[in-house]
Amino acid sequence: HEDGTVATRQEQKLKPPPMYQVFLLNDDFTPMEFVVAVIQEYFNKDRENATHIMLKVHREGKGMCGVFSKDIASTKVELVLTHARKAGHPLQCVMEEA
Ligand code: TYC
Repeated sequence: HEDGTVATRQEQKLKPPPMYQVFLLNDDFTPMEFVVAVIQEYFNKDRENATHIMLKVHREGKGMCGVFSKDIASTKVELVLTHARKAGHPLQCVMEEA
C-alpha cells in the first residue's frame, strides 16, 4: 500500500464486483413517446437526454440507458419489460456485463 504496508492475500484476491450496462433495443412498433417516458421514469434522465437515447436506439438498433450492479440492472430490465407488456408494446430491454 501507499503507507508502506503490504496487501494481505484476501485484499489481493478481492475484485470489484462486475457492473452491467442496460440497453433498450429497437423495434418497429413501440411508440417513440413511450420509449422516451420509459427512459425518463426508469433511468432518471431528463426529457432531452431521454429523447437523445431513444433516437440513438431508433437509428442504431440499440442504446445504453445506464450502468448498474447486477441486482439493480436485473430489476430495471424486469420493471421495464413488465411496464411495456402491460401497455401492449414489444419493447426489449437487456443487460450486458460492462
Ligand atoms: N422504432 C420505433 C418507432 O419508429 C421507436 C422505438 C425507439 C422503439 C426505441 C423502440 O427502443 C426503441 N416507433
